[in-house]
Amino acid sequence: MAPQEYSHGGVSVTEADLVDGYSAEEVFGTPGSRGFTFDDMIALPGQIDFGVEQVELNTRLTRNIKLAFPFASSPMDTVTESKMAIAMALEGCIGFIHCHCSVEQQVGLVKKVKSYENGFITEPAVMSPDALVSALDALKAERNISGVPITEDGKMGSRLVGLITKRDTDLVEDRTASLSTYMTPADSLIVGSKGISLEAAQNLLKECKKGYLPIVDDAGNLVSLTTRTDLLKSRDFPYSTKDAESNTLRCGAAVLACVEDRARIDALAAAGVDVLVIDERNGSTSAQVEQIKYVKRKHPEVEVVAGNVVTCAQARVLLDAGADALRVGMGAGSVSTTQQVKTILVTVCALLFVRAVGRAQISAVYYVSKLAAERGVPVIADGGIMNTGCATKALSLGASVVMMGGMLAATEEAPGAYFYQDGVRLKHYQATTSYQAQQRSDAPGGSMSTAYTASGVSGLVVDRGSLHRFMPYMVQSVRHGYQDLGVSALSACHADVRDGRVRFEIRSASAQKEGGVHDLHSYTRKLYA
Ligand code: CPR
Repeated sequence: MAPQEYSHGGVSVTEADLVDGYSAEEVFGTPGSRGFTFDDMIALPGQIDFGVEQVELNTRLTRNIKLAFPFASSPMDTVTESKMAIAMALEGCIGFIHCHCSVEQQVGLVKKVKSYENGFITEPAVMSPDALVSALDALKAERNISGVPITEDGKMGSRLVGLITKRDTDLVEDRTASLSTYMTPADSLIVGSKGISLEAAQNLLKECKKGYLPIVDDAGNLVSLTTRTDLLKSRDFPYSTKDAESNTLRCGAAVLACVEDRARIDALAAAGVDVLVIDERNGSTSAQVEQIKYVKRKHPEVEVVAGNVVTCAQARVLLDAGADALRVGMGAGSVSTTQQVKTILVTVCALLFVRAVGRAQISAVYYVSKLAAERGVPVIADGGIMNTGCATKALSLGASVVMMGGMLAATEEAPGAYFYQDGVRLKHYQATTSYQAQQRSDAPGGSMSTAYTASGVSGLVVDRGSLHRFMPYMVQSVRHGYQDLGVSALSACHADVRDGRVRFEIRSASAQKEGGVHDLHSYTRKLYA
C-alpha cells in the first residue's frame, strides 16, 4: 500500500516523514553503553481517541496472579505489615509483608490479611454463653470486631445458642455478668442454611438489615458466618485483589534466600500466602536458585518472585530456576546506597558501606523485561518511583507492576506513628534492615553470614494521608499518562513500545529543568484537587 500523503505547510509529506523521536530499541540500542533512568527519557504524545476512564491498567503480578492495578508495596518494615497489605489488596494492588520479624509474627500478619474479608468466615471468633462481658471486651479490643456468635461450648461446630453485639453490652455496668444474660437467643436470629450461596447469603443480609448472618447445619450447629461489614467492603472495593477460590484477599510475603528460611516458607505457605518474594538485594546467588526450586517443589501453589536483578544474564538464571516473576532494581531505591562509590555520612544512620554495583533503573527494566516477555514472565520494577510519571515510564518500558517503598511509607496504613518536625507531619522510612545480613552469597551453602554491613539509609517522609485516597490518585495519574501516549491498555503498550509505535526522546539537563516546576518564587503542591 502506498504511504499516505499529507500536506504540511504546502509541502507534501508521507506518514513516514512524520515519525518523530526514537523507538525504545533505538534509545537502548547499544546495550550497556549508557544507563538511563526515569528523568533521562520522555515519551512523545500519541493520538488520543479514547477517554481516560477507558484506559485499562489490569495486569499480571506473576505468571498466575492478576491485579486490577499495577502497584505493589515493598517488603520493608517501615512499609508493609498487615494494614498496608489489606489496603493494597482492597485497592486492586498487592502488598508484600516484610520478613524482618519472627516467623510467628510474619505468619500472624499474613493470617490477618487472609482472614480480613471472607465471603463466609469459617473461623470467626466464638464465645460460650457462660463467658463474661469483660471477656467479650477483651476480644473486641484484640480482634476489632463488634459481634460474636455464641455456641453451646464456645467453639465452632457446636450448637448456635445466640449472638452478642456491641449494642447488647455497651451500656451494661456489670462487666462480670455472663453473656447469656444479654445475648439475642438463637430462636430470634435470622440464620442461613449450610450450602447457601454467597450471593443468597448477602441478599438475606440486605433484606433483614442485620449485621450478622450465622450459617448453621441441619442440627443447628454453627458452620460459618457472613457479615454486613464484608458486604459493604465488597461494594466499596470492587477491584480488590482476591483469590477467586477462597474469596480471600491476596497477600505476598518476603523470605530470604538462606536455608534457615525454609521453615518460614513452609509456615507462610500453610498460612495461605499467595506469593513469596525472595528478598535479596542481589539475586545472583546459588542460594536463591535453590530457594526458588524449593518453593516450586514443595509448594507449587505458591508463586515466587525472584530478584533483584538488573541484567539479562542474572534474569536468565532465575527464569531457568522457575521464577514466576522477576523483581528488577539494584540501587534505584530512594534509601539505597548500593550504587554509590564512596563512603558517606548520613546523620540518622552513621557510616555506610556502599557497593558501586547496580544499574540505572529504566535501562534495567527495559533489558530484563524484553527477555522475561519471551518467557511469559512479568517484571516488577522495584525502587526509584518518585512520582506517577516514573510509574508510567517503568510500566510502558516493559514492567507489569511497579513496587514502591518511599511513596507509601508516609501513608496512614504504613507501620509507625506520625510525628511533627518544624510543623510538618512525618513518618520514619528506612532501608530494609534484613539486607544488612545478606552476605550469604559469599557464605558457603547459602546460609546466613554474621558479616554485617548496611546498604541503605533511614530518613523521614512527609504525610500522604490514607492509601485509600493515594492509590486512586496514582491509578488515575497513570491512566492520564497512557492517554497522552495514545495507548488505551497497559498490556497493549508493551507491544507498541516493542514495535516502535511509542516514541521516546532523551532529555538534556536543561530539558529536564524545563520539565520541572521552575522560575517561581515558591510554590505548593497538592496531590488531590
Ligand atoms: P523506593 O520506592 O523507596 O525508591 O525503593 C524501595 C526499594 O528500595 C525496595 O523495594 C528495595 O528493593 C530497595 N531497598 C530497600 N532497602 C535497601 C537497602 Cl538496605 N539496600 C538497597 N536497596 C534497598
